[in-house]
Amino acid sequence: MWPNSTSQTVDTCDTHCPYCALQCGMSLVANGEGVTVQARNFPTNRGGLCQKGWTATELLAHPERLTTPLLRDRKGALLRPVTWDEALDRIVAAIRSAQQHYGPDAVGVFGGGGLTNEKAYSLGKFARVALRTSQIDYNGRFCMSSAAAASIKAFGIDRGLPFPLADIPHAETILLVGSNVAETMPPIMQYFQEQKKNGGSLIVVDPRWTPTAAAATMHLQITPGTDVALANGLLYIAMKQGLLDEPFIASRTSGFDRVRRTVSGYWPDRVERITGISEKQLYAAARLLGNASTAMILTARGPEQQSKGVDTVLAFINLALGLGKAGKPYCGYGCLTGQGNGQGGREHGQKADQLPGYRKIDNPDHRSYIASVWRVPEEIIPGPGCSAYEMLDRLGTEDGVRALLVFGSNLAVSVPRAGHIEERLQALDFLCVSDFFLSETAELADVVLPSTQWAEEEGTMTNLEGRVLRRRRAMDAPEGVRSDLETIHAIAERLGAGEYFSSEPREVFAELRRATAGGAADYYGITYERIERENGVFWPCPAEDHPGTPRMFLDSFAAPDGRARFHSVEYRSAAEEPDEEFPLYLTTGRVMQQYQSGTQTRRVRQLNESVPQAFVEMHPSMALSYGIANGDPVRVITRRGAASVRAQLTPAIRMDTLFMPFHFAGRGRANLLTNPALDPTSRMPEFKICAARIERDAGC
Ligand SMILES: Nc1nc2c(c(=O)[nH]1)N[C@H]1C(S)=C(S)[C@@H](COP(=O)(O)OP(=O)(O)OC[C@H]3O[C@@H](n4cnc5c(=O)[nH]c(N)nc54)[C@H](O)[C@@H]3O)O[C@H]1N2
Ligand SMILES: Nc1nc2c(c(=O)[nH]1)N[C@H]1C(S)=C(S)[C@@H](COP(=O)(O)OP(=O)(O)OC[C@H]3O[C@@H](n4cnc5c(=O)[nH]c(N)nc54)[C@H](O)[C@@H]3O)O[C@H]1N2
Ligand code: SF4
Ligand SMILES: [Mo]
Repeated sequence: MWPNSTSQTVDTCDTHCPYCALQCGMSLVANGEGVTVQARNFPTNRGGLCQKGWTATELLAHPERLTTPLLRDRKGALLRPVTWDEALDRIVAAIRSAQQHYGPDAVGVFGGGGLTNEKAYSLGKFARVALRTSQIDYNGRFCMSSAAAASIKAFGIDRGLPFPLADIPHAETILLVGSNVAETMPPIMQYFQEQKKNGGSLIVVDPRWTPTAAAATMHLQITPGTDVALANGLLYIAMKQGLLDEPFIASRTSGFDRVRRTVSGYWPDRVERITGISEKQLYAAARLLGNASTAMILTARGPEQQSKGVDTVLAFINLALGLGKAGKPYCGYGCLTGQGNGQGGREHGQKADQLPGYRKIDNPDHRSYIASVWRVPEEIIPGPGCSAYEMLDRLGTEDGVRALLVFGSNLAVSVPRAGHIEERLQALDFLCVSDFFLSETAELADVVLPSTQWAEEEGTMTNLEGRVLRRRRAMDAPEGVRSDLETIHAIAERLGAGEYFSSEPREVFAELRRATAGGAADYYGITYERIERENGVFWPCPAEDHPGTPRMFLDSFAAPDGRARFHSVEYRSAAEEPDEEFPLYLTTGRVMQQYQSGTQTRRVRQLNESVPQAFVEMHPSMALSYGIANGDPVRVITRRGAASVRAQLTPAIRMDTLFMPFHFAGRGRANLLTNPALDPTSRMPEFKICAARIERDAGC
């Protein structure tokens, strides 16, 4: 066998943090029964870890850890512990029943960007080969789908960052749009600090003066949802001030003429009116970007989680291209991915329209290639399914999914209009959730399966740089817990498709390599051994003697003609703008101490004590006009529902905007309020903007 996949606990095991896309290097050191964390000097974190990383091992032997499958005998009954056989039999009976009554698409699968590449690949294959359903999507749809779609349109390929983090300090100017990395990826700040030390400028665009904005040279405190106007306005100024890189535009891009015409309507005083950013700041920002010899434009969820997220990203790509700040060293547009395997999770087929290697499920050549790797007839691979929210919105209806299997997502907390989606989950004939804990979604399930955690399993993850990493097993899982690969294999076996699946990560990765060969996200040349030797390998890597691709587009872009494509995009308002009844903007996001839907971090004592409950950030002047004091119980209300939280007053937020973190369950859920208006291309919901009103909460 191979090292570190034996069943013994090893003394020290080099692996990565289980949480975000930075995938900080850490070592797990044996300590009696369990393991403790040591920071490791890996290129992404250079010895740094945030508080979540330091405390991650607390969840391994947590008293609430699930160690046995749970089953609900009938609606309304309590979940009770059962054997794996009983749980699997029930799952398979429910799948068969839904398929017989309503056809294969009545069974749905929901995956996650936290799953390893091996799990994500197996889940996509499981849906198509074992279930024959088109109905599979995953939480990455709520995360980076807008940036992914825009990058494919503009560059012909989607890789979060086209360069390694080590390049950041060498960019003279960086425009960081709607990203609060100081809280969402703290160790990455080393790179921005180094950039500043080198004399560089950092411009942060955010409706809030965040810890990231505090570290910047310039903060543009934008009105939520107006980023397209900002990007177009900066390009307008660059055009008027002679800052465009005309030779670059002529030789390496196409489509600029239409963009030139479009942005000519974005003169500075109009843009100031739309964005709330002063003309003076607009000019200063355009000059910092345009006069720099090297510059990067980076976006995260702020501009992307909008019903016009794709257009917004395209507008920033236009800006980078117009200034000639792409496809050159220390330049480029990049999206900061979010979840641990946010990048790999979107490459291997758990997306409704996708096959492994970033192939398209409706492309005949792609289908027949994947069918040959899977050893199945091409005709059995279903067509594209519907996107995450669209699938969830129809759960339990006549033509919707009736039996849903969830791996790695806590929908009841993280989905927009969560009150409605919770009802839809309850309307299902059958819900199965695989998790480490009884998440709010697992609480609604008919069968809950206990899954291994990161320190107990092998696999690979692809970080925000496109670097493929090893997740390594440091210890045994508790008795009764199984890896998702084992679970998928066991269900497939009972469905008569066991021969197509393996529960061994190395075998799955070997097949994944073949499946991705020749695709956009080509992993063929990547092996577990190379990853260890080389501190990770960057895709595309088409052969074992290929060095991998840390920097993309230096010679040409990935479109067939090698050119990057401009797209003319106009500003349009958010799906829901403030009005008399709901006069405020509500935006949502994250705090440092909590992760996502909170299933994990709300169970870590140190983290939860720091930020134990839901709150709404508001400006003191706004609070005064409502008679609200710091810490008061308030109700935040939108057209979708009401949430009860505490007021947190801060002058760091715009006067017209409220901010809520989405990590909390129950009545403090931000997603009781959010608007599920979808981007027409990426189907990304508008998590970042809706209209709200606020009231003092008399009942609290
Ligand atoms: N602590 C912690 N870290 C995490 C996570 C976590 O849950 N907790 N999750 C991980 C994941 S999956 C992700 S996707 C990343 C997300 O990482 P980020 O994108 O950095 O996080 P967010 O807080 O969602 O949003 C960033 C900022 O967008 C701003 N914003 C809101 N509306 C707008 C707008 O209209 N325009 C602009 N320009 N900005 C706006 C918000 O004020 C916020 O400060 O973090 C990863 N890291
Ligand atoms: N209002 C608002 N809502 C948002 C966002 C926002 O900014 N604002 N951001 C969106 C974004 S960017 C994201 S990524 C989503 C994330 O939201 P979710 O998809 O809910 O993400 P997590 O909370 O990480 O859920 C993962 C669940 O699976 C479990 N889990 C983790 N790893 C594994 C595994 O390997 N196997 C199994 N079986 N289980 C596992 C965890 O314990 C947890 O319960 O939320 C979205 N929702
Ligand atoms: S920044 Fe992300 S990967 Fe690094 S320790 Fe924190 S949560 Fe883990
Ligand atoms: Mo995310």
